[in-house]
Formats: sequence, structure tokens, C-alpha cells
Amino acid sequence: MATNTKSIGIANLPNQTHKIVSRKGTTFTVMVVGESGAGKTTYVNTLLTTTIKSYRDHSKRRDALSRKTVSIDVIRAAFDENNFATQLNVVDTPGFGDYVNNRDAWQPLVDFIDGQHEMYLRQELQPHRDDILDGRVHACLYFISPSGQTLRPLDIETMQKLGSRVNLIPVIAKADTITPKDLAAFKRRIRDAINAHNIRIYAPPVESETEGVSERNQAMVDAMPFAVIGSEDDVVTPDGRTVKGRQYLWGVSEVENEAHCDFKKLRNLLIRSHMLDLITTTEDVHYEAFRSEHVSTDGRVVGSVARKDAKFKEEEDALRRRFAEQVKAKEAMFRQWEQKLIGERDKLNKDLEHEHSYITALTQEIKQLEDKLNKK
Ligand SMILES: Nc1nc2c(ncn2[C@@H]2O[C@H](COP(=O)(O)OP(=O)(O)O)[C@@H](O)[C@H]2O)c(=O)[nH]1
Ligand SMILES: [Mg+2]
Repeated sequence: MATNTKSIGIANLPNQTHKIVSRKGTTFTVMVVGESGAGKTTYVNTLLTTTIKSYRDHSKRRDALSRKTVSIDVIRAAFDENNFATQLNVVDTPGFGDYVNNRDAWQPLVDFIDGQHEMYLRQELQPHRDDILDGRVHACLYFISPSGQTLRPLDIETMQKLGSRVNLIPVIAKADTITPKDLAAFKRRIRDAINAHNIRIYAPPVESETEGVSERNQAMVDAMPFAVIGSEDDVVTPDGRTVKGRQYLWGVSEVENEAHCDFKKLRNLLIRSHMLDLITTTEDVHYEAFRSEHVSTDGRVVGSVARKDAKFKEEEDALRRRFAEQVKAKEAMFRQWEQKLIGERDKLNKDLEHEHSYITALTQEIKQLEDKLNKK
């Protein structure tokens, strides 16, 4: 099979796998996560517009206010390269970590990834398996802000949670805002932090029998974490080329220029060289781990949903118990009040009786005195 480096990875597969994948086309899902304003939505649009000729950016028509991603948004785009129909799904997520309390900020992301595995698993256990919808996330791009420092505790925690269930690919956003020297040092610190905190990231296989491919793969691995520039605008370079990029007084930061950033390397990894490896590792490693954890020996799905129900039930029971206790305590208090009031009422009545008889006695006394006076 002739190797065409411009074609997507699937065209480069051994015939057997090639047949399996191309029969019904393939679905490939990329998810972007990271803090709000990191450049995720811009990157998604840049990736789609530079990959799919006919792609129309739907977010451009929205105004600036509604532009902010507020919920998990799945963008679907079909593309066809060398007769391989690929359904590309991009999952855009709202920025996390915007709140004062960021505890468990990663939970909705983990729920989404697990949820897709579970949906696939449930379909797989049905007798009708012809039209399985596959929403499993094959690659999760983690956007790191170009702070120049290192990973923040929230990044570390989130990346640890994600890396154990999905192919995690760290990305440095807005590479045009950092000097090449600082960028190199930043990359090194991030790689060190990833190692120090045992964060599992996607390791693309490097070896290839095709000449030149191993070297290219190695260059790609060395570039990790990928530094990207995103732009929705076409700008003109000083030498007159129209490119996707960001215009500055000193010139243009070009998205697809390898001397400016790693955008092309990352796109190549995702769409061309390692798409199939991302799909198979998702299936064999991450989905398999989910599956073995969530299918019981008798073939029932256990785990996430059941576990969530159980947790919810526990909370509900605890709440109910607490409520009953509170009602009981209040009732006892009311009974005490009532007793006290009754006692007080009785006491007052007695006092009243006492006063009353005192008055009667006095009145009698007055009457007797009056009688005595009258007699005199
Ligand atoms: N300098 C620079 N700015 C960027 C880049 N990508 C996005 N931006 C800007 O950063 C802001 C937030 O981008 P957006 O894609 O909405 O971020 P999101 O919240 O992560 O989806 C916008 O003003 C973008 O124009 C980049 O590569 N370089
Ligand atoms: Mg966004």
C-alpha cells in the first residue's frame, strides 16, 4: 500500500483493519477542557475550519455575549478524505474552575466520559447491535494557560482524574503570548509536573516501518505538551500570504506555521497519524477498564448509574431520618411548652381563686363593719 502522508491515518493501515474501519466509516471524538477563556472554543473552530473545507463556523453568528460556552456542546462534522468517511465530533466544554470553591470541578467532565462509556456498554449488551451510537471520547485535550509558571493544583487534580479514563493530551494555549525561550522552559516544567504527580497522558507509539515516520513521530512526542495558537481570522503576512493567524504590530503569529506553534503537529496526530491508535487504545484500555468495573459476572451493568442511585438513596434516607428527628424534638419541645402553659394557667386560676376568696372575705368584713356602724 502506497503511503500518502497527506491522507488520514486510516488509509495507512494494514488491509484487515482498514476494511473493518472503513466499512461503515468511523467516528472520532475529541474533547477540549480547561479553564474559561483559555481558548478552547477558538481552537475547536480553528481545527474544524482548517480540516474541513466546507466547514461553517456556527459560533461566529452568535453575539459576543452568548459566545461564552455555558454547557457541554457537541459539534458534529463529517469529512471525507480519500474515501474514508469520518464523523468528527468535538466536545466543547464550559471552563471549569471559575468558582470560589472549585472542589470536584472535574466531576462533570468525568461524568461525561463515563456516561459515554456506559451508553456504549448498554447498547453493546442489547441484542440489536447494528446501529450502535459511539460517543466515546478518543482524545481529551487539556488546555493549560500560558502562565509561565507550572501546573496549578486544580490542573493536577483534574488531569489525574481524566488521565485514568481517557487519552489525555496536554496543550498549552495561546502560544503567541509567550516567548520561545519561556515556552521551552514552561514545557519542561509541565513535563516534570506530569511525571512528579503521576499524571497519565497519552503516549503515541513512535516506531514505524515506513521510512521517515518514526522520526516524525519522535519529533511529535518531543513537542509535547503541544503549544497551539487559535484564530478564527484570516490575516495577511508581511510577505503577502493569507493565513489563519493573529495580527500584531510586529507581524503575524501563524496557526499553521511549525516555527510559530505545534498546531500542525497536534492536528496531524489527531486526524492523521494517530487517529486509529487513539480509537483502539480507547477501546482496549479505557473502555475495557470501564467495562470490567461495571459489568457483573452475570452480565448486568453495575456501577455508575446504580452507584449514583445508591448514593442518592443514602442521602435521601439520611435526610428523612434527620427530618423525623427534628420533628420529634420539636414535638417534645411543644409538649413541654404546653405542660408549662397548663401549669401556669392552673397556677393563675388558683391565684385568682385565692384573690377572689380574699376579696369576698374583705367584702364580708366591710359589710359587717357597716352593719355595726348602722346599729350605733
Ligand atoms: N492571543 C491569543 N488569544 C487567543 C487565542 N485563542 C483564543 N484567544 C482569545 O481568548 C479569548 C477566549 O477564547 P475562547 O475560545 O472563547 O476561550 P474558551 O473559554 O476556552 O472557549 C478570546 O478573546 C479569543 O480571541 C490564541 O491562540 N492567542
Ligand atoms: Mg468556550
